[in-house]
Amino acid sequence: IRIVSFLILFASASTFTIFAQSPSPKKRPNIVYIMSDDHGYQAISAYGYGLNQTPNIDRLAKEGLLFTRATVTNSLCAPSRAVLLTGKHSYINGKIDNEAKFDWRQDNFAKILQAHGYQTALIGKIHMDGRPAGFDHSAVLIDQGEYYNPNFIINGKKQQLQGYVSDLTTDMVLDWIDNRDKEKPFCVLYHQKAPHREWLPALRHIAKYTQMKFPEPATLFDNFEGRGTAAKTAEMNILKHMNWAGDNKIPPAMMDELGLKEYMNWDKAAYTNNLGRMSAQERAQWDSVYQPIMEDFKAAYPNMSQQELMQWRFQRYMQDYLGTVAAVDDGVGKLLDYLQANGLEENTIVIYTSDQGFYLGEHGWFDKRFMYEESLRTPLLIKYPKEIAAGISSSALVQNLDFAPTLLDYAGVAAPKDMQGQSFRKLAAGTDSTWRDAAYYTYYEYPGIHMAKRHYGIRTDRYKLIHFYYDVDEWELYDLERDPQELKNVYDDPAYANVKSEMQQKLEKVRKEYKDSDANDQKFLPENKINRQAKN
Ligand code: SGN
Ligand code: CA
Repeated sequence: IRIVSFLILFASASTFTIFAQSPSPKKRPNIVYIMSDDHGYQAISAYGYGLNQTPNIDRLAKEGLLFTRATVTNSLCAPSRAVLLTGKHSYINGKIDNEAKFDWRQDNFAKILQAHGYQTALIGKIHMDGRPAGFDHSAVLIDQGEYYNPNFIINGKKQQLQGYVSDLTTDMVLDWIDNRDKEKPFCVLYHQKAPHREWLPALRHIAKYTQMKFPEPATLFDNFEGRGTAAKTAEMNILKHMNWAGDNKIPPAMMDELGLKEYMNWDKAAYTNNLGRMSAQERAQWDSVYQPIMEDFKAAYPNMSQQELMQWRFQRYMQDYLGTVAAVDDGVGKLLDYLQANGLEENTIVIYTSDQGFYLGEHGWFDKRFMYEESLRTPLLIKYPKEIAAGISSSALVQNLDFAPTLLDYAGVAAPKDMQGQSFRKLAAGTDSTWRDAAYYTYYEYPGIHMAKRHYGIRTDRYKLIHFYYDVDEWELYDLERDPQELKNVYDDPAYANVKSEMQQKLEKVRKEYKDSDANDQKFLPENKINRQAKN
């Protein structure tokens, strides 16, 4: 009881920064922030979709809090990472899309933790050029990184490591924690590349996952009736836009024999490069599993209907995607065991999330980008036995925007005033349930790969309003209670006239509060060439 009341006092006092410098350094919590890449919540068994088993990530749900409606502010890799670091929306931190330049000179929460006596490390994927600032130690992949025997930049020096990327990332995290200065608290960003495209599972998982059959989502054959232009013109359909070799692992020579054309002109090269990284032994084991599957496909292909082809491609996609999730889950298990074995369990906050959600066949899609649920939402689980009850869940509209202020709050450091997120520490502790009633979203990478049009919008408890702009001017309104799959745009439905006007007013208010505007949207249009990387 004494501990609890101290913590409640601590939680409320920290808002007034009384404890900013005061708690003894040893008492401050450690932070392990685990973020994987493109890990949809549907692929975590604690979320209850029945696709796969993730027993270790599920431990976080059993021992902590699972957020059911956590969202990102911009469903794309590098922008999401910039929001995490800065606690600011994309149009403020400048990293609006994967190509824009990220300015490492700006403030980020790791720099602040460092200045307050934390040891900090960034290990894995960051997807931003330049030496990461705010970290005592960094070991990062180059751009998207590689699955087998990947290159890392370790404290500025490029090195090829032998092994499987998810295991290497986990081991480097554990090594760093093990060799830390034990007098100081630590914060490590443990960023897995998996399960990002092109989905190459670890050898120990391929035999099992390639034999599995996964349930098809109800909207695998979505025809987009009742939706606008953006969903119809997006290029992320599993049947039409996925790569045969790179993604589905059909050898380039077999593509030629079957007359299959590259969709992306790097398809065959991706296959050759990805598999070419394996040692002869690794490659032999890989081939022993994949070759028979491909031979079966070759025999069946001439008689397959378009529907059967879609179903085959969906299974192939799920087998490899979920196969890569398995090693991520193994890593979480290893980490939790390590914390336990080393007496770090009580005083360490463990967070599991992804840089965004992902389509696992819903609407026929892979990839993300849209403000529709599967990619707007992101998994979020947090365990901190000192403050957070075990086995609870929350439907609060927390966002990745909130990580920076939340982690600073846990460390007893006041967040800078210009951070736009809010600390969810008290919400997680159950000591204060006041929270935002609308999550704000912006997306800019268009025209570009997958062709998801520019848009912004808000999601409230029940509704979602989206404005697509640039080469269209279209609005969409969804009633998530009646239409959780977002199949019917009710923007022009007279029955929703009141909802529509309330949502529009709310959107305007939120845009103003977060300092966004039409002028910002204009500023970032491609013709204005703002903030492009030199190479573009
Ligand atoms: C690559 C992928 C895309 C993916 C982007 C961004 N194509 O370009 O499918 O949307 O990365 O992903 S691939 O054929 O090269 O794999 S992100 O997670 O980095 O934003
Ligand atoms: Ca991503």
